[in-house]
Amino acid sequence: MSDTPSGPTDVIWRDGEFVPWQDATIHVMSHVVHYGSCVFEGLRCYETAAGGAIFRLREHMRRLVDSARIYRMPVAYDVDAMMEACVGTVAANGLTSCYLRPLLVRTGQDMAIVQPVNQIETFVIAWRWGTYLGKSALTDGVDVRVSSWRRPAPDTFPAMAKAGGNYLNSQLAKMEARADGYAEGIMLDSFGFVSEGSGENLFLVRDGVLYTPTVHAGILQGITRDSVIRLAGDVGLEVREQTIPREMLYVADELFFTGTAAELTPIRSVDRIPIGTGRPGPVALSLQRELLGIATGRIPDRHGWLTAVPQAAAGRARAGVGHGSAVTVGDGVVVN
Ligand code: PPE
Repeated sequence: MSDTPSGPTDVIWRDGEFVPWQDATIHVMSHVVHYGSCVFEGLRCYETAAGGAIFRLREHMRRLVDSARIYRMPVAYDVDAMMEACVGTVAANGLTSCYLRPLLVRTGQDMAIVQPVNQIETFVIAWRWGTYLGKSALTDGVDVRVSSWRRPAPDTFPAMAKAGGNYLNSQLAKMEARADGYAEGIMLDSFGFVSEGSGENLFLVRDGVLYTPTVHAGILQGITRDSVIRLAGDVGLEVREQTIPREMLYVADELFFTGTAAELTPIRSVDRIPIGTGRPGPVALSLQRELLGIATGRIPDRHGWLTAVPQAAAGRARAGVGHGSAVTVGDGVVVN
């Protein structure tokens, strides 16, 4: 995959049908445009020797449905239906490796009032996307700062929900970091303890132990975070989910981000203080190798994290789209 998103793909799944990319539009009076009322997911499909495979599809779709529940959004498609829609979208676009963005938006138009009407539209979009935090981020690591913006307090915006509005907070941290020449910002929680990046969870290594902030530190409960915790367990690496004071960042032997977009990105400095040797460390690199090895099928999928995208279905669906007809998801698409 290229380093930057590659532009439009052929079709977008919209409430059970594929529509051409440019036709997946909503009205400017939609509730979501005014109030950020959407929930979404981000997941990746990796190219394996046997074709495309979506990483931890069921867990991502479960989190999507959970996010909708938190925001009182009725869901028209359950976890299995959304899984099928994702597989279908990859196949219909003839992709083997891509980023997937399932999205539930409030499109009701009730003349700009906060109380939403329950009109939800569901989309699944796929596009080609390489590394997130720069070309050499995975191998060389990134330079980050502690953000002057904090994650929301526990009783303000629910951090467990992956909702569009939460990302106004993320944007502030990200823009500040980029304006100051950093790849990313690490936010503290409302109590001043370490939380996460604008779109990534955070881990640190000290004396051979892996530390990561607890779920009550205003973090999104990342699926890559969960994967890394499990992979650490597989090799007997101790993991402590605990409260982390800011200064622990500076004295870490290693520091790294995890996330679907960021995958496993080593951090080489925080606030211009080098972390450890100032180069990606052995724990980060070996967990990265394992994570990406499983995702790309080079290492056996011992945890059952991959959902294959059938190649034959890709060809059929693509042919259908080429003839201008909408392709209904489920036609020849197998979800494991
Ligand atoms: N925290 C936040 C705030 C977050 O947005 C993400 C994902 C994570 C942690 C890691 O979660 P997971 O992907 O389940 O391991 N961020 C998504 C969107 C990034 C973006 O810039 O957009 C992603 O990585 O797809």
